[in-house]
Amino acid sequence: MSIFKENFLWGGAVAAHQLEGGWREDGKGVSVADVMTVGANGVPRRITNGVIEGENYPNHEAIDFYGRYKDDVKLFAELGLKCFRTSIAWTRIFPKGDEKEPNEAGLQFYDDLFDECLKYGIEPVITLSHFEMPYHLVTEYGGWRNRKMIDFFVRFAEVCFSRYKDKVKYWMTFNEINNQANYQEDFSPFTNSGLAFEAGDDREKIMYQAAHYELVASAKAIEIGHAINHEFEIGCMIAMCPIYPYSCSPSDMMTATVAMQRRYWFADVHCKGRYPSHMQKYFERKQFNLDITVEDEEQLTKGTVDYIGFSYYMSFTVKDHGKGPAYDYDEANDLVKNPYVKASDWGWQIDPTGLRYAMNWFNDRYELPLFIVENGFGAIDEITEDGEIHDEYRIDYLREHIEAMQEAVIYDGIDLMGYTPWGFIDLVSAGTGEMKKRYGFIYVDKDNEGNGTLDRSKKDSFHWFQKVIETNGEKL
Ligand code: BGP
Repeated sequence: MSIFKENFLWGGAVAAHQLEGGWREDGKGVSVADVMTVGANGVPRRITNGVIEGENYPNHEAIDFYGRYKDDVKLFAELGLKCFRTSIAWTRIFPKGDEKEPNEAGLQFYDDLFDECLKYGIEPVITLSHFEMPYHLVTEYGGWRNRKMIDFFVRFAEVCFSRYKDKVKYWMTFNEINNQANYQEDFSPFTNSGLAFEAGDDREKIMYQAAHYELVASAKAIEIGHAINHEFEIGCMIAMCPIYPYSCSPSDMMTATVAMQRRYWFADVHCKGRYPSHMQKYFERKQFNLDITVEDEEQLTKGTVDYIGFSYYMSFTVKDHGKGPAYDYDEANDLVKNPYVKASDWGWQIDPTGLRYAMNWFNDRYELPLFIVENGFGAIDEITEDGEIHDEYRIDYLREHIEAMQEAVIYDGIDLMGYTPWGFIDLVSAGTGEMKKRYGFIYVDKDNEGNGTLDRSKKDSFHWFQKVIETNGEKL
């Protein structure tokens, strides 16, 4: 008998804006991802004011999945995927975001895509908002700092739930909703919540307000989704990087505890339908006076999630920097290198045991099924003399993480629904906009400058993962 369930959801994960391209096809509107330039060699991506000629916007073409999805899905079927996690580009359905009626051509594209998947027995797993909200909602309303976003998002969600109710069972509302806890960075909160910060903004307060509206919108969408089809399984999506204390000093331990609270309270609201006491105290202490109404609080209790979807790439480590009894988490200063683990070329700490720790952390608190919807190794792949890509470093990374998942099932009794490695077909990196940061089992011929044939080919990891799925994780 295998360790994973019989119907374990082996799959692969992507996001619409990172692979589709076709950014103006069939009435699609401009999304926040469409106004982001490429970054590289430590230069961050920039967000331009509208689309400017001459700039390199990698998401405009991406890997042209929009034009090639039939051939690609065929390849996914050959890989043996049981499920395919992607997102619905909000701007294909509501090009500007505030229209009353959806764009039929956009809806039809996803009908066709889901039919194509189902034809091969591949179950679509859908994220509603994955870093790609309509840019018009940002320029016109200020993104999620505005309560009006709740209605716009809920309308979008309702249209998708109704249209695809017989084709899609597994949903997630917001990708990595807690990433906006990095409000110091311009880039990350922008993609999550459409917040374009201006000088003088109290970024932290605006971030908490935006997150609150997103959480209310998520709860409302979940309530509506369950009414449309009670068999829907609707989850949250948390970016999980467990935070360890640097030492066994009690103050490092408290720093790590508070850091975990500040990054993961989002999961409390999604799973329990209420804010944890430490966040209520924090809002009071900071005198944020957020717009949180009694109706909002009721709504949160009515739209809790069915499962916890999460991404896991790495762990973090923190050290106390003498902040006194509040131990307020300050990512810029508190994070330190963990001497016990190695890191990728992009400095991401590689820590398979951290995955098992994270699974236990979620399980202890919420006792909900877990779905690992992203995990993977971003690396520069070299085509060797034989014309192949021998990516044993990627295979090693994934093998060790699957072993950690097995331990979590065997020893900790975790209810694990599935595993969808990130970017299993090479695509545009969200963080840097690069093509050369690759996660795929399927190679796509395209470079950072946008040159290449876009041809697809199989890396060694393709054949390896095919076996893993075939044997339900027995042969690693
Ligand atoms: C997650 C995002 C993905 C994805 C992945 C890898 O944060 O949900 O969209 O891109 O990380 O990150 P990157 O592309 O920056 O390597």
